[in-house]
Amino acid sequence: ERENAFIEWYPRGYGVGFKVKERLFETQTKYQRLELYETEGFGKLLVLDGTVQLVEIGEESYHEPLVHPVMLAHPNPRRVLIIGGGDGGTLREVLRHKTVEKAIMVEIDEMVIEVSKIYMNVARGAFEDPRAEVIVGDGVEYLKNTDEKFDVIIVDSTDPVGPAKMLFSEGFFRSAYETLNDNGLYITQSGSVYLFTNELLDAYQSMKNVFDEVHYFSFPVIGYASPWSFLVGVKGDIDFGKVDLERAKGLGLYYYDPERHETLFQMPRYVRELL
Ligand code: AG3
Repeated sequence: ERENAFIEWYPRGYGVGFKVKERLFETQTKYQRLELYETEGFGKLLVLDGTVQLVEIGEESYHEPLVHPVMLAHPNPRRVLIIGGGDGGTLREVLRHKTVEKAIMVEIDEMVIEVSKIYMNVARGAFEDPRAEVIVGDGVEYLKNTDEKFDVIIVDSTDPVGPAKMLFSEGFFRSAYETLNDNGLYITQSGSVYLFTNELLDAYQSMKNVFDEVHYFSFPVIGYASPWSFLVGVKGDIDFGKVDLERAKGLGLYYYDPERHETLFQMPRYVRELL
């Protein structure tokens, strides 16, 4: 039975696993080890450096809370920057907002984009949307050098350990802050609440040093060691506690419930007290 399963091992021997029918693809890219499986009950499974990125059936449980709370809290998000997110799921959700005029995605690993395009249909046309621009490059460098400004910046990266560690540094948060318009929102996934608590606390403290206000929330994500955490940085005057329910209506959301926006902020008591 064990050979027919993929298990992601978290610290302390905590595992999240899927029964798999076959391994469809495996390669070492320039940046990471990429694997793709066909699972028994959740469609295809994309794995980077041994960590689950998504399962086709259920990926919205990650992409919806990553994208829509900030997009609906911002009064008029027109220009959006995505760092990472090579599979296209984040871009897809961003482009569902009619206010968006331009969405730039900066993904370091072209192979993730290519394999996702060939084997999965997570993007569902997002890459072909005229409002979308895909840049293959380093998000850290991009933020340091760009003259463009954005209303919303979304970081859809791998974990705050390893190659993506830089994306959780104070320097990176500072360049993101500079790249936001006067009123802007920043969001990053920030790891498993129970198993990456220290990484979450570190990122929260660094963001506090940079943004005008910082919020945390959690969501149960299919395929990850849930609850999963997210950190939101506010620049200027935006109330992240309130979302535009009118705009939310047209989105047909499945997991994130804007009418119960306040339930996002649930956090185990001991973690809240550490934050
Ligand atoms: N981005 C990866 C989130 C982190 C998952 N971590 C883990 N399983 N240890 C998701 C990519 C989907 N667009």
